[in-house]
Amino acid sequence: MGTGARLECVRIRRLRMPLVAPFRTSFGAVAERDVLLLEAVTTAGAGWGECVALAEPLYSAEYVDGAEHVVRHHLLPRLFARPRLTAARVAEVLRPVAGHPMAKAAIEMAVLDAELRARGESFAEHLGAVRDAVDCGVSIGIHDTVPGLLDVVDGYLAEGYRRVKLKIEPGWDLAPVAAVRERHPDVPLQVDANAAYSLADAGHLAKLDPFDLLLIEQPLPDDQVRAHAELARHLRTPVCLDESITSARAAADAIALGACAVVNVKPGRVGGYLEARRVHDVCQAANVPVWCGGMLETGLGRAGNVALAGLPNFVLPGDTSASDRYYARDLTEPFVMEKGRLAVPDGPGLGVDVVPERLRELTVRLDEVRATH
Ligand code: OSB
Ligand code: MG
Repeated sequence: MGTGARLECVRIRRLRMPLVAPFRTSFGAVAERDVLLLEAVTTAGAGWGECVALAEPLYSAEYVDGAEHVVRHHLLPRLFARPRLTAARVAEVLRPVAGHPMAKAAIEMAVLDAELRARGESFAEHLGAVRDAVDCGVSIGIHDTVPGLLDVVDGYLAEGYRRVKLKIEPGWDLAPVAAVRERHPDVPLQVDANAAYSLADAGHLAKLDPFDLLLIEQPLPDDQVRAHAELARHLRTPVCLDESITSARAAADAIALGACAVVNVKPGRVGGYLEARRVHDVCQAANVPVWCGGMLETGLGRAGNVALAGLPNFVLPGDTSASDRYYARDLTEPFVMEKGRLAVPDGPGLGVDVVPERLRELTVRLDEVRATH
């Protein structure tokens, strides 16, 4: 609605969603998602928001219990106070609250979904997507053995994934990358360190150069942007940032410093889909390609991510995998890959709906928070 709607109530749910297999990274292993799901009820209609914060503050400072607390006690009261709220205004209304981008992204997503459903406009249209399907990559966790990893890689390639990303850490880097590259000489391949290295590892990381990787994602800690620029001068492999890119401004700064040649865009990390679009725009203007990251989302977050990945500068396959890579039973009808691609939803709002009985099965807690006007 151009004029906005009043936010009347938000249903806060917690869902327990077991992953098909544990996902191991340098910061720890995730076996099950503890999802914070928001349903925003406005005078114009209702919409869904998914919070991507993990159960523990390991990927970033946010964690799901903290995100729920911030939503309830710090974000919703500010939004309830607005007689005419638009999704475009949510970020500025929430600006006095420092940090908590994933919590903010979840409520903005719910308000945006409500607004777009009411207007009959899809996320893809609203964000500016130019594709009706997107190329899928798959992010593969750390494994105990190289042969075990190779079996998993073979399985995903047989399913049609167009790009493989291997999680790495000290002690699990050169050997798995060499083995996957030897077995699949032409597969588009990249690695993600989740900040597990230091600048002193530059010489070691340069040994990845011969494997013709698309990129190395976030080798160093989040706040070491200048060190990433220094590292990039030692590597042929392009450096991509994930954790360090917390806003469009941060993206512009990192690019100006020469800290990244590629950017991973995650709506939760930057405070929402609208800021994610601005990250895309800043990178596009600087000729820096982007791709859509993932946080093991349910079908709701996946729908938004696939729409975002339809924007023109999303030129690399994303961590937008099919539902069955994550969940035996998703919250929505599953996203199914066809020839290594997922279709961009074109219905109103997110363009997907929760399956009511799934929602019931997966919900472990439900609270309704109402505006008190
Ligand atoms: O660093 O990209 C990451 C999952 C959870 C937290 C951080 C990351 C990831 C992934 C998986 O790599 C992406 C996905 O398939 O959703
Ligand atoms: Mg990453």
